[in-house]
Formats: sequence, structure tokens, C-alpha cells
Amino acid sequence: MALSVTEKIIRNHIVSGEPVKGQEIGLKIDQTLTQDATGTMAYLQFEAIGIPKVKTELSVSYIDHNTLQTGFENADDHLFLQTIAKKYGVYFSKPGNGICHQVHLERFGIAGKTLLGSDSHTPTAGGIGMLAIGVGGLDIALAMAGMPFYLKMPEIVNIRLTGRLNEWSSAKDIILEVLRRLSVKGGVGKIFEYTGSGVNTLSVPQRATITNMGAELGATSSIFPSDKITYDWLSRQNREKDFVEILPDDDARYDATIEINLSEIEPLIACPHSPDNVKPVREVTGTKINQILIGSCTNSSFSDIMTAVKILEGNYVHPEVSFALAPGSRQVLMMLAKNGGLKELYRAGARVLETACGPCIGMGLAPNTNGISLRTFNRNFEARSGTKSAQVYLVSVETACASALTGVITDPRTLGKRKRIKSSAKFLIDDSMIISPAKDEEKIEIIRGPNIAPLPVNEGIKDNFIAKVILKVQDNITTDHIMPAGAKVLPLRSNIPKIAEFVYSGIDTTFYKRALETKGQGKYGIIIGGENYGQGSSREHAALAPMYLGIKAIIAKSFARIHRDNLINFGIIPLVFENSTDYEKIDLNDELEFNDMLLTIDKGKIEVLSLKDKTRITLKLLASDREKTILKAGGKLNYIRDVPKNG
Ligand code: MIC
Ligand code: SF4
Repeated sequence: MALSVTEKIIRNHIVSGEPVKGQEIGLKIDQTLTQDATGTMAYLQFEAIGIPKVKTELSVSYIDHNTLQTGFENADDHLFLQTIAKKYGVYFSKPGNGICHQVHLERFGIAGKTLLGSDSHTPTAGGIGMLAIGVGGLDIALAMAGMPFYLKMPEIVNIRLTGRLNEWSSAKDIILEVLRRLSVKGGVGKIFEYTGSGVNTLSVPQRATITNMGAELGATSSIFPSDKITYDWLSRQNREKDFVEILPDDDARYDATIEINLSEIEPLIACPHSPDNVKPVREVTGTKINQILIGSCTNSSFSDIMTAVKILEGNYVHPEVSFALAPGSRQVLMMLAKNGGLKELYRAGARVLETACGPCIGMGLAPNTNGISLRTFNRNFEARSGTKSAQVYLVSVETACASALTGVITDPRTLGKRKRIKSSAKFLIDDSMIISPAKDEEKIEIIRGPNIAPLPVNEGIKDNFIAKVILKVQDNITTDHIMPAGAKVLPLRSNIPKIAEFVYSGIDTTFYKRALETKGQGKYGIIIGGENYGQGSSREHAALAPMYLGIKAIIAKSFARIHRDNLINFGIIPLVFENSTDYEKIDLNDELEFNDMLLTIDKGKIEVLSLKDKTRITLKLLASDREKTILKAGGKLNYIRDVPKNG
């Protein structure tokens, strides 16, 4: 039987179910990664499961998000993460070693293996042929405990690339083109597999830019084959032994095919405030810019930063532009220091930042009021930069640097002939900032500062209850809306009662107070959403904190994958309207009566009564039997505790 790359990996890892589109399958997970903003919860949950050592082939804990350290909180978390990693058999990548996805690609990723990461951009590793999926921390904890990861067998969509990129077009423009065509919800329930002759023209970092930003499509994952180019890149990382060739069979079948001719791709730009608001750069040239930022897990590889060096070489950043750059890893930074690129960047007027997520998640460098910021990042949701009135555009390194010279949005094709980057024979390898787990783990004491609060737990579903609508929101609500990040809130990730104060704070400052009042009255809260509710990150805090505030269900037109799974993990019922026009029938402060829930949950069809006008609204619970049992138990941790009972 002719198989795609995705099917080959799935068939090698399937432990339950059949790989038939839409059916639930369980996959064995080989590797996990966590980052610090989601990691503390994941390890607390792992601890709660009570297993002495991780059962994966490899688990790595990265520090890359919370590196500002404006108070004791981040440093407390780092210490906790370092000690717990040492105890439970997890590798620890110290702050300063780089962004998890970049470092994982460079040092750990292996084609044909499965990787689960508590970060939505985990599919970056698909650039070297890994099946890599972003999930919430609890799913990582379970994978580390050796349990399978369950998902609905996705549709496998072939993106067939032909031709070759023009001189000033880039991998970023390819994924922006996919986003332009498919939108931020176009990838829900899908894995995008890249094939075709165009694949042979793309380097590993280019492939990783594309798989990284597949997250913005809402996709389960994105993947490239593992081929000669993968081998060459891995051998330059001294990792030939990690190479396995995985190509699609000649007549592999896909659920759908999308054709992209690379020679037709021109420089593109995602305009505020959504990664799919894509236009050709030429349509917005001349717009004055205040800030330009290069980096993030999308565009911070050695070749990305060298592209910036080559464009800035001999030039200066425009006097009215604030230009900053964060290399993706210590490897990239050290190579730049060695080849003189770093000096050239400083000379041209760049602010060189720590190798971390930094401004991508609002940790510093918030733009000025109404500022225009051009970024090589992957998300431009309103207020994510830290400045609500800022306008953030997403572009390639080429477009960002061309614009840095002129101070206005500039098409890089105006730069003339492109200078070639000399690729080094070998990457600079130094893993000294990756700390191995302890051999005498029983001697390791886990250090818990006051920032680390105990895990809150949910209660099982009651048969009959009344819930009050605490908030009604529109389509495409992001997890950044639900649970904002940034310098003020991100340090509270290990403390649910504290971080809960910020739930929906950017949309409605009274949400927290009203949710608590409703909880105090012994009623559950409910949120009404539109399409693609919860798009964006994997942060389970966007479920955990609402759960803590007594939210029992979200009723939406549709959900983004990771957030939906996180809701179920913490016992919040993700319901969809049977008839989406019923969205109009429910208003803020309405009370809805839920009856016979234990029975109706199993049926997947729930009729609620609106107490305001006695209308009945039919809702659907699109969930597997396993997920329904989890919901009834009040979440996955309770469910695991009941496992013997659940068979
Ligand atoms: C993001 O880019 O939004 C983050 C911060 O990396 C998140 C994870 C988090 O919220 O900690 C993600 O993409 O999953
Ligand atoms: Fe970090 Fe930004 Fe990548 Fe998220 S998208 S992992 S914040 S660099």
C-alpha cells in the first residue's frame, strides 16, 4: 500500500484505533518538549501522576519564554524546572541556550519519530520529518508517563510545491501564501505534508519556517520528507546517526492537494491583526515604520540572521526605526560572533537581544502608542506585542531588513542583487548549556519557591445545573485574549489563583469579578464564542484559569484544536451550536438550564433551556467516548486517578 510520510509515521506509532480519517487513534510518543511558561504545570501534573522517571526516549525542558526576571517569579520557576528535570530524567536547556523549537531542531529532532510539545509551534520539527504536535501541559505529563496521545485521525493534505523561489522571495512568503489561501482556521483537523520538486529547493531552516507557521492555520501538524537535504543539515550538526530517510511512496494518496508554484510567490505581508490578513508587500509599501524585530521560532536560524547581516552590511538602520534582533539559539549567536556577523549587526545599529522568545510574547520591546511594528514572527494578534494600539505586520527577514534601511515598508526586490551567504561546513556544536538528568535522582531535592502554587482540581459534572453567561465574544478569539501573556502576566504561570485575575482582562476588565460572584452564588459560568474559539497557543492556562473561576462550559460555533483539548483536559465542556444562528439567541447574563447531563453527554446532544424566554437550544458535544468519560470525571487528572475503574 502506497503511504505518505505522515501515514508511515502514524502506522509506526499507532497503539489504538485505526488510521481512518475522523476516528480516534492513540499514538506512542517518543520525545517531549516543554518550555518554561507551560512547563511548570506539566511537571506538577507529572508529579501528581506519581511515576519515578519519564518513560519517553527523550524529554527536554527549555527555558526561553520567561527570561525577563523582573521579580523573583521567573527565577523561582527556573530553579523548580531545573531540579525537577534532574530528578525525573529530563534534559534541561538553560536560559540563554535558545528558543525550544530552534534548539530541538538543531540538537534533538529525529525524522520518523513523534514529538509532543507544550507549545503550539512544536511542528517546527516537521522540517526534518518528525511528526511533531503541540498540546497542553497535561498531555505532555501523560506522554512522559508513557501514556499514548489520543487524537482524531487528521485529514492529510498534500501541499505540492513546484518551481523555485525567486531571488527575494522566502519560505516565510510560502507559508503566508498558504495562510492567505486557507485562513487561520483552514488547517483545523489537518496535517499538511509538503511534497513535489519544489521541496528539493528548500533548506531545513526554510522547511522549518513553513512547518512552524502551520500552527497559524490551526493545523495539527506540518511535515516535510526526510531526504538528502535533511541528511546534509544533520551531518553539519554532527548528527548523521540521527538520519533516517522517509519519503512519500510514489502513488501515496492524500485527502486533498494544494498546488503552489514557488516561482510565482512574491514577498507577502500579514497585516494587523491576524496572520491570515495577507497582502503582497507592494500593496503597502511606503507605510512609515517605528519598529522592526527579527527573530522568534519562525525566523531565527543561522541563515535567517545571516540574511539580515548581508542586507545590513555596509548600511545603517534608518534613524527613525528601532531595530532589534534575537538569534534563535546560542549556536546561531556563537557562529555570528565567530564570523563577524554580530559586529556588523551592532555597527548597522541593531539592538541584539537574548536568544529567547522575547518580544514575540510581549516580554519587552512593546512598540510606541499607535506604533507600526514589522516583525518576522508568527502572530500579530491585537495587544500581543504589549501595546494595544500598535499595528503589527508579519514579514520575511528580507522584507524586514529592506524596510530597516528606508524606514518605510519596502519590497526587498528593490534591493538589487542579493549577496550570497557562505554556508559553513559544520555548525558550531557546544551542548554545555544542556544539563543531563541525574543518575542519583533520589538525592535531588526539588526547589519550590512561593511562585509555585498547588494545582487546582475540578469536580465532576453534575446531572442538573444552571449556568450564567459571563461573556459573549466574536469569531477567532485567541488564547491571548482569554489568558494574556506579556511581561506582567507571564510570570504568574505557576500560580493559577493569581493568573486567573487576568482572564479576558484585555476584553472585559470586569470578567474576573463577575465570574467569582457567580461562583460565589453557587452557579457555574459559561462563555459564548464564535468560530475558531481559542485559536493560537497551547497554553492550558486558558482553560485552567477559567476552570478555577467556575466556568463549566464554552458554547461556540467551532473550536481550535489545542484549546478544545485543553478544555476537556480540565473538565470544561466544549459545546457547539447545532444551528449556528442560535448564537444570536443567547445574551450576556442569560441563565441556561442543563438537565440530565450524565445521559445527554453520552448522546453528544444536549438541549438547554434559556430561563429568559424559555427557548430551547440544541448543542452538540463532538467528542469521543473516552473524552466524554474524562469530562464526566471533571478532567483528565481525575480520570487518570480513576483509571482502574475506567478499564
Ligand atoms: C505563543 O507563541 O503564544 C506561546 C507563548 O509560545 C504559546 C505557549 C504559551 O502560552 O506558553 C504557544 O504558542 O503555545
Ligand atoms: Fe516563543 Fe514566539 Fe515561538 Fe511562541 S511563537 S515559542 S513565544 S518565539
